[in-house]
Amino acid sequence: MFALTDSSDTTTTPDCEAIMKNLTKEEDIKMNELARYIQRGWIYFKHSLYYVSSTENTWNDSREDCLQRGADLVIINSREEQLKNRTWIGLTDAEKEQTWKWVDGTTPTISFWYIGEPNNVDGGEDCGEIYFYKRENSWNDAPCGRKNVWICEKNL
Ligand SMILES: [Ca+2]
Ligand SMILES: [Ca+2]
Repeated sequence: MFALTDSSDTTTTPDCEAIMKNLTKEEDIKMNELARYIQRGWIYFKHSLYYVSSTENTWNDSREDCLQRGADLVIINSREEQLKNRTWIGLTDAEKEQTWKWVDGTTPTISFWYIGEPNNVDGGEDCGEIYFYKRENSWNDAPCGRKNVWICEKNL
């Protein structure tokens, strides 16, 4: 970007101003987007936006809601993201029993299963929820048709 078209012309300067203008524009768009989400009740925390639903729904309908908001069900990468009791998170073993995957297709690198979980009660628990958020190990596998609140996460 600093290439000079004519090396003999010392007055030619790189078009830094234009580059800066572009960067500022991109930042502006990002800040505007952030502001819009926060206005709609999203919470900004460590480079992600979170939306906690005020209603309850099945895991699939919860995920659909998140997707429609330009996000997805929360993927938990740290203890700090454990937020509320009986909340859907973006974790499922519906594809293959006992192979838990986040909604982005990744396998959990860290997990916080509650003692004895996941236990797939009656062969019908394929969706992940936060069961007791006050405990560090708070996850439970629950029937996907259960109605829970849910958390959407949008990475920035
Ligand atoms: Ca299961
Ligand atoms: Ca269970």
